[in-house]
Amino acid sequence: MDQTIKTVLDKNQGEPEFLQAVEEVYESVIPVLDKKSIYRKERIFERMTEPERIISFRVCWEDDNQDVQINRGFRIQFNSAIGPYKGGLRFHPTVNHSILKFLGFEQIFKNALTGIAMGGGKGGSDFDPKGKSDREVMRFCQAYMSELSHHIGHRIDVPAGDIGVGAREIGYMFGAYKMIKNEFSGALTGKGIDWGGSLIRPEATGYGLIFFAQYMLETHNDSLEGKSCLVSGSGNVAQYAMQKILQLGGKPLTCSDSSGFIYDEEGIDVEKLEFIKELKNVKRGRIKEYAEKYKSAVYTASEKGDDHNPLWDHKADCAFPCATQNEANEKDAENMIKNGISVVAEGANMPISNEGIKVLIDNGVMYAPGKASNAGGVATSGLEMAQNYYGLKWSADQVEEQLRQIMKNVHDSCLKAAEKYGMKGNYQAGANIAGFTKVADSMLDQGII
Ligand code: NDP
Ligand code: 2IT
Repeated sequence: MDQTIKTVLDKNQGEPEFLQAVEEVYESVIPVLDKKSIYRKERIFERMTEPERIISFRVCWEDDNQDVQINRGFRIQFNSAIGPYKGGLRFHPTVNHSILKFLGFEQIFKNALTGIAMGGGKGGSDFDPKGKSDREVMRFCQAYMSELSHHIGHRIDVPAGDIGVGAREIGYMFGAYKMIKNEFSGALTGKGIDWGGSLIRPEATGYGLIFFAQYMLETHNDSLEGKSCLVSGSGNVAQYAMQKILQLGGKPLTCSDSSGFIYDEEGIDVEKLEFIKELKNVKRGRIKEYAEKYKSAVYTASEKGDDHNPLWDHKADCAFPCATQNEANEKDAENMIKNGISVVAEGANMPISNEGIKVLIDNGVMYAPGKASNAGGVATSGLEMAQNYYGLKWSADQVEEQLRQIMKNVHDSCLKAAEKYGMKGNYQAGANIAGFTKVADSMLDQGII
C-alpha cells in the first residue's frame, strides 16, 4: 500500500464509512496522481481528506411529555476550494462522524461535477424524526438551528435536506434561522415555493438520476422505454425516480423502507405512486401498507443479519438503489447480474459496497456512482441559490431543462475523463477523476491552506 493512502487510513481508524469512500476515490485517481507529480508533492489527496472544519455541538430540547432530550448536532465544512460549503443535513439515529465525513467527502466531488461553484459540506444529527410529533420536530429544529445559525450563511455554507430532512424540517429550520439572524436570505435550499424555494428542487434528485440513466442507455442506442426497474427506498429520491421512470415509459417493480420492501409484479403505476407519496410524506406510514392495499404486491420484511438484500434478487433491466449507504453488497451485485440487470445508477450516496461495484463493472454492467448520478439534487439547490441571489423565479420547465442539461454535462464529463485515462465507458473512474482534478487544481492555485 502506498504512503498516501496509508497515512489517511491510519489517521481515520474507527471510521469505516469514511474510509470506504476515501478508498473508492483513491483507487480511481492513482493514475492522475502518477501522471501529475505536483499533486503528490503538494499532498493534495491528504489535504482533501482532512475536513477544513468540523463543528460538533449539543442540542437540547423538550419533548411532548416535557422530558428533556439531548442530541448531537454536527456540520462538517469539508472543502471550500471551488465555492461556499454546500450539502445536506441528515437526521437519523446512525449519524456520527464517520457517516458525515463520508457524505461530506463525496459531496466535494459531486458538487465539482455539477459545474456550479459549490464546495463540499454535510451535517445533521442523531435525532430520529420517526414517531415524533410535528411540534417535537419543530422544537428540535429550532434548538439545532440555534447553534448551526452561527456557522452558515448564503455565501458561507448552505445546507439542504437529506435522509430525515425534507420540506417540513427545512421550513422549521429556515424559520428559526430568520428569527435568530433577522435576515431573509438563501442560507438553506429546499425551501417552500412561496418563500424562496425553487420549482423542481423536490423532484430534482430522482429526476436527475433517471435522466442520467437515460443518457447511459443512449450510448448503447437504447432507452428506458419498456424497461423494468428495481428501486429501493420510498423517500424523496425514490419517489421522484419512480415518477420519471413512469414518464419515460419504464416500469418500477419494487420500493422499500428500513423495515422491508414490496415487489409488485404488475408494476407501480401513477396511481400507486400517489398512494406511496401520501403514505410516506403525509401519513408517515410504512411501505408494508402498500401490500395491504394492492394485492398484486408482496411484502418482505428485512431480516437482521441477512447476508444479502432480497430486493435485488428479482428479474429486471435496471436497478436504482435510492435508500442509504451499503444497501447492496457483492452478493447483491452477483444477484443483479444473474437476474439480467444491465444498468445500475445510484440515487443514494454509496449504496453499493466497493466489492459490489467491482463485480458490476467486471461483468460489463453499466454502473453510475452516486456522486455523478444523484448530482441533480445539489445542482438544483445551486439553481435555487442563483434565483435567491438575483431575486428571480424560474418556471418548472426552465428549471427542469437546466437540470437535464446539467445531468448531460455530468454524464459526458465522466465519459471524457475515463477515456482520457484509458478506461473508456467507466463512469466510476471518470466521475472520480473529473471531480478530483477540478478541486485539486483549484487547491493548487490557492496555495497551502
Ligand atoms: P428520505 O428520508 O426521504 O428517504 C430515505 C429512504 O431510505 C426511506 O425510505 C428510508 O426508510 C430508507 N432508509 C433510510 N435509512 C435506511 C436504513 N438504514 N436502512 C434501510 N432503509 C433506510 O431520504 P432521501 O430520499 O432524501 O435520501 C435517500 C438517499 O439519497 C440517501 O442516501 C441520501 O444521502 C441520498 N441523496 C439525497 C438527496 C436529496 O436531495 N434528498 C440528493 C442526493 C442523494 P425509513 O422510512 O424506514 O427510514
Ligand atoms: O447528497 C446530496 O447531494 C444531498 N443531500 C443534497 C444536497 C444539497 O445541498 O442539495
